[in-house]
Amino acid sequence: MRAQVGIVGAGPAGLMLSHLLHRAGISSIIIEARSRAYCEARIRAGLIEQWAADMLVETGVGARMKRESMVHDGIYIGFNGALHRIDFKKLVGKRVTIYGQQEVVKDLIAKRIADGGQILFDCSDVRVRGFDGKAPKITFRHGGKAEEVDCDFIGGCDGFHGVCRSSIPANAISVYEREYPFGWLGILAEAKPVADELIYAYHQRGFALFSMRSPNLVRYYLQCAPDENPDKWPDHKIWDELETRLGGTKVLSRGPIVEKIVAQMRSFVAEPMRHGRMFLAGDSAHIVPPTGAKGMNLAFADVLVLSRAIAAFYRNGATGLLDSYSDTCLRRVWKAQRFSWWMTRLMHLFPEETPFDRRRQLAELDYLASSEAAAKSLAENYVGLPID
Ligand code: RFL
Ligand code: PHB
Repeated sequence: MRAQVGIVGAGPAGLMLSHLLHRAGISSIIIEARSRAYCEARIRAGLIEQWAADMLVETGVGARMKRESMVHDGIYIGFNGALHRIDFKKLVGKRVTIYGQQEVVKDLIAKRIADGGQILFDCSDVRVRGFDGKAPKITFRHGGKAEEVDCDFIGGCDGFHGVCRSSIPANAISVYEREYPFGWLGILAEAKPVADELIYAYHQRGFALFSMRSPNLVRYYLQCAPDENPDKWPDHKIWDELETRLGGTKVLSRGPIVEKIVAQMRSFVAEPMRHGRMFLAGDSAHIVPPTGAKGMNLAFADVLVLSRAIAAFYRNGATGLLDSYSDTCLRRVWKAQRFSWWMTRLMHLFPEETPFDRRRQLAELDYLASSEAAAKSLAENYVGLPID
């Protein structure tokens, strides 16, 4: 098999890269380890920054999102038993879109297939080779046969546990990492939303987040131990804990819990995001704790920059944008890292912290709730910083 770009991974990064390349007249093949059904059912992110929602619409994959998503003008911050609203529209003139990552993935897969794109699901033994030279190659097994894709470039879009980053020699990559001493217990439940916008709640028992997917499907998260066993959380205990942490002022509409997961919290950056003719994008290059809702948005930003760079190369042989790809992405990635780390530190209880730190956190929350300058800084970062 031959394509101009071989892409490993059919998550948001790989699918969007393939879609953007197709629009620029560049061929690609996506090699994915999992089945289509698995990729389309994997529940993760829920929040899309305004520029990314605009990109989905402008490039022809946003029609269902426009119909089914919810657009929010702000968020609530909860502490000391009260909610304080941060009004993005008023502060920075932008909004965010609530639409599940798995819905974006479904829409992108459908569009790639309708446009004649090639996505090979259920591949095993995936390896990337030759990216140091001019003839990179992806080898794998598919349908019981050994296969390979010859290409000019490889898009390493295979997430945090993929093969692309780990195929780069260790002495050619620097890793910056922080693990957090807690996780998130996340649930999806068939119940009515408790508020019209997301609630980020600070509480002495730990952080809680209310989010939603539709008028009848809600998503909640509770700060928990990093190795928490979700089976130790019967449904009634989860609802009681959420009600407590959301400040006791809200009576939650309860309903069947259809999913329970424990998510790890990690900050991670691998630099540079390029090795020869292989370009890392999305979670394969960086992970943020979900408190800032940035992961999928960063994946989209990377592949937008990458698709422009590859398009410039095929237009006139220009390599400038390929050469600056890593630096361009990392400047924005590090700002998103800073924001995600700051939101995480602000909202969570850290075991090593003292009563002094709790007072400091409450003062910072009070500052956010009472100062337009502080609220504006949060708003500017939350809705998404500019791409270039
Ligand atoms: P993905 O989605 O992990 O996709 C990688 C794909 O590569 C495949 N793969 C391989 N394929 C072939 N060969 C191999 N050897 C392979 N190894 C792996 C995988 O099967 C998969 O299909 O990475 P990508 O595309 O970079 O996308 C990143 C996002 O998925 C991630 O950043 C977000 O989900 C993070 N995130 C959030 N991001 C947001 O922008 N807004 C949010 O509100 C938000 N909330 C969240 C989140 C992540 C969470 N969890 C579970 C970690 C909330 C949570 C709880
Ligand atoms: C979600 O809806 O899953 C979600 C929303 C905001 C976050 C994290 C997750 O910060």
